[in-house]
Amino acid sequence: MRIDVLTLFPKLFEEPFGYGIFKRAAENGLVRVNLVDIRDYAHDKHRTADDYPYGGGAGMVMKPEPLFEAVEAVAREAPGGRVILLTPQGRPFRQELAAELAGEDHLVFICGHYEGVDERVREHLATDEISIGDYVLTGGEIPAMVVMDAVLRLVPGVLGSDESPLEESHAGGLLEYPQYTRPPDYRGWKVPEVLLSGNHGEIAAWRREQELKRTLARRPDLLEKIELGPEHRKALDRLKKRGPDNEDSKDRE
Ligand code: J9Q
Repeated sequence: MRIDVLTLFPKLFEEPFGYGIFKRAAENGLVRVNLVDIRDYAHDKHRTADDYPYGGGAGMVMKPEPLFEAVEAVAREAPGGRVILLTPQGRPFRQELAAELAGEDHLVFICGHYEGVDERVREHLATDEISIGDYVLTGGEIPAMVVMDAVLRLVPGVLGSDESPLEESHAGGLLEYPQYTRPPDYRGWKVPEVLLSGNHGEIAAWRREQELKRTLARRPDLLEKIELGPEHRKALDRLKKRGPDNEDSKDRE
């Protein structure tokens, strides 16, 4: 997969993608991340990328010319990629969209800044608009990194065989069960007995119950979106009969 990132701050991407699985993926030729400085496509000696909004108002707007010309330069090297604008107005980013993008050969991310980008970029340049959530940020760089992280780890070969993407939170649509490692007693807080039992059937049942309990307490919306398997169905019925348990809902509204 090729990824082009159009940004005013290309250096921001060097550190996070220079380590671990991303570094290995690049070395193995599974992914190429090409950082494009939007200012390289500005038209003036000051490398201006923004301007005042027509109609007045606070803040600046990103000019269309550098963005169009940067995407066109990328497309001359590698045509046909999805052109993704990160914006709070975009399609909510979830695991299913990550999986969809992981099937593409080429993604181009446009990281907007200031108060926004000229509307013609949305209308005539972007093929996709993505939001990572409802909060105000300074720019699209961190959202682009979030999307890249979620997508790249789904590209075949990027994760090692013991880091299978299937087992993890959200892949199955439920929150993860609690994890423990040594020591078995830390400051008097004990690892649940069942995990030390070596009884794999009981451990699997405990984990199923824990992930359902957590999801019910913290993210009941997730339970409505998914089709539970027969084991999870039965475990959820049992849980609901037993009634609520507040342990998992602390610190939540
Ligand atoms: C560019 N807040 O926010 C949520 N998803 C994307 C964004 C965003 C932002 C500001 C600029 C993207």
